[in-house]
Amino acid sequence: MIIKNIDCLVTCKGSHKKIKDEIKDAGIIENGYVVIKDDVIIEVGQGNDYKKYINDETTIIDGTGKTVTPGLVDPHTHLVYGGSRENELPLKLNKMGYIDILNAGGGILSTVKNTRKASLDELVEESKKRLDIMLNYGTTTVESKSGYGLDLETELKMLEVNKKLNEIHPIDVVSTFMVLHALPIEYKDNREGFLKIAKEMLPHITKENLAEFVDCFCEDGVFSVDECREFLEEGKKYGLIPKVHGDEVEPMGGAELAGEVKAISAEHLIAASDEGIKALAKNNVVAVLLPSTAFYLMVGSFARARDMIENGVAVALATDCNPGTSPTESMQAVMTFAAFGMRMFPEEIINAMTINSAAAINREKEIGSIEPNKKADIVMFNSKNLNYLIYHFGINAVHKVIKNGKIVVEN
Ligand code: IZC
Ligand code: ZN
Repeated sequence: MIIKNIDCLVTCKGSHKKIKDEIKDAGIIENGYVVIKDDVIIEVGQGNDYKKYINDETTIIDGTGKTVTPGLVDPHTHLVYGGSRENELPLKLNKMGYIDILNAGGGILSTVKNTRKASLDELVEESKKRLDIMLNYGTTTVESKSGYGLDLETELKMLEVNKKLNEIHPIDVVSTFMVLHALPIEYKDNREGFLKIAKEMLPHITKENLAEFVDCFCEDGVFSVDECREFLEEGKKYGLIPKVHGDEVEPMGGAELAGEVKAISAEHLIAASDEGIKALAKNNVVAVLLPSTAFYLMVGSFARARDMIENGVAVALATDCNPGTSPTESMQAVMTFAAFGMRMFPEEIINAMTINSAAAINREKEIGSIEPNKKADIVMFNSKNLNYLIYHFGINAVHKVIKNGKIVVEN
């Protein structure tokens, strides 16, 4: 397969996470081409040099008027859940806070109820619909967390759903075990008991190879820095790589904790402190920013992407797709909030949702850029240049999605 005459080929090349000046360079080639053999990219260039590859079996796609990027990598989602939470919308509009809704038994805990009730097949069916939307909006790899079970049976069920989705859907699904997401009602007066059973779940998860990462919600009113540290360190003993939901609402020291435990990523970070930002840079932790969540929380502020980039933090972007604080599958919506909420530039945004988001899930050697030997996961947008893609908002600009060398979306 050859994609030729591409007005704006955004390669994001270099199979490592981009910091400082590197994140400002998206490796753009004008009038570019990409040559794909089977499911791998074999050549990337400019002009007409692709012609030597043409034979009777070649599929040739015209890239005139298009912006072509690596398949988008969404490195933070709560994809698998039962029910929905639109009933919280009027509460939010009446200024009830996210953690207050949770402490009143709503929020995450209401999703826990619905997820425990749902069968594995029902969860597969509902989550598959969300994956279909993601693919149609340009996402080709997604991370998916457990954490709406809070008991062994349902946590295992959620991770089994991830496994099944990975098998049946074109999108690659990467699993994270996140039982420290909320204190379940049955342990309301027994935090220690819950932390103990959470740790005891680890061998059951790793025995079946059901997750690569372990995550926790480190937040005032949810789990403390000490509780999260202990759990993540235990997870490491079982070979799970730590991630931290940190400083989403209050500056709790979540970013500092991510640095301390050598997490692969720290996520949210709306309220991260200066010390937290320095800890991320120093310890090579990817900052996964979720500006659609910041918008939806209505807290009037976003993570300090500019300060992070200036301080040498590798910034990535994700949807946080979940039924409460970011009910969207669209990385294109995230582009809008990253630009207009955090003043990230188009080149930075694309690096942050391809190569840097691949690095947040340990996949930067296989995906996240358009260069030889990378997997042929590619998106074509109806957009004559990269600025135009971010500038024209609120629509689906996807023209085609190529996953593993095959056209899977044609709009
Ligand atoms: O269901 O509210 N922040 N967890 C931490 C979430 C958002 C998901 C939810
Ligand atoms: Zn989350």
